[in-house]
Amino acid sequence: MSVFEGTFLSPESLRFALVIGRFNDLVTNKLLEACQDCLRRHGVDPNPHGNQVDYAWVPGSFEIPLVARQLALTHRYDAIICLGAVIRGQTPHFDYVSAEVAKGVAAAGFQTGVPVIFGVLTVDSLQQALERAGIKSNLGWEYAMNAIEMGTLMRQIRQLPNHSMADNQAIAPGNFLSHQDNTTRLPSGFIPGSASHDLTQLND
Ligand code: INI
Repeated sequence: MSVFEGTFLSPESLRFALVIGRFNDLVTNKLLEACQDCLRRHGVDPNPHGNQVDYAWVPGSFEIPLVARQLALTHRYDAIICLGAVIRGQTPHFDYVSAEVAKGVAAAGFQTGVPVIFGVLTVDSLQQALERAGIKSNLGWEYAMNAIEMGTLMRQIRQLPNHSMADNQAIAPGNFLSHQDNTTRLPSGFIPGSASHDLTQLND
């Protein structure tokens, strides 16, 4: 039997997308900085003009799941990192937004087979948010680590010989596909178990 674990050793061929909420951007920009710093120091080029990381800005955390799912469905990415900050105010808005973004991010990953990292702070005050975005620690760093770990782990799992090629989860990053609703068409000439299943080649 085997033990599967993500690695942090050679992420040069990985691709990521970041989905970032503009709401509370004092906080989300700080998360983003740490996320980029972690990626860079692990050998991933975070330059938006490079070929490893794409960025999508959304109005607020509520909009994150829709965009994360849509990006995941392209199967261009090894992982999607979602960054947001939901801060409890005097209205019930907090409860609606935080519940929807948590459910939506989980669903985006589950439905697409692409790791979608939940980098959305849900806190009681701006002070608490800033403590987690640079004052004490910066969770943006952890979210990038989670993305690298999950991206490399999923590559290993997809390479299992008996892995089902019949669902979205089997599609390698970089192997661009057309989508109709929730269904995924396998690319023409794609033969399960063949050399085209080599994910490192597919991703270049
Ligand atoms: N969006 C956030 O990201 N954080 C919040 O704290 C927040 N609050 O509290 O309102 C918030 N609201 C905006 C929401 O995410 C949507 O952008 C908006 O409702 C439009 O759909």
